Amino acid sequence: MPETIALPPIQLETKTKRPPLHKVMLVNDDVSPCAFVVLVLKAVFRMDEGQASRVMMTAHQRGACVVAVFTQEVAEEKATLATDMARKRDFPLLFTTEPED
Ligand code: NFA
Repeated sequence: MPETIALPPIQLETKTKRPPLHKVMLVNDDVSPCAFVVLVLKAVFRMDEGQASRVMMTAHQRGACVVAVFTQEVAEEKATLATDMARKRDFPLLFTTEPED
């Protein structure tokens, strides 16, 4: 009867790397109406009224707020989409992206 020999586990160099994440930031301004900011957060970032209101108020009080983190491509798409919604209404509302620390 051949013996079964247990081999030590080998860690192959095939670990899946997670892509670096980028933050979408909401920047405060003095013009964009609070209700419009909440509407954009709900539409683009799929937030409910409570989440959107808290993010809007945080940016209003502190100057900016992290909205969410995504891959760079998705973060840039969503920031552009949200900013474009505001431009169509002539509001200066701005969403930016930056690499997560
Ligand atoms: N500061 C804006 C106002 O008082 C509201 C606002 C919040 C704008 C967050 C942009 C970002 N109407």
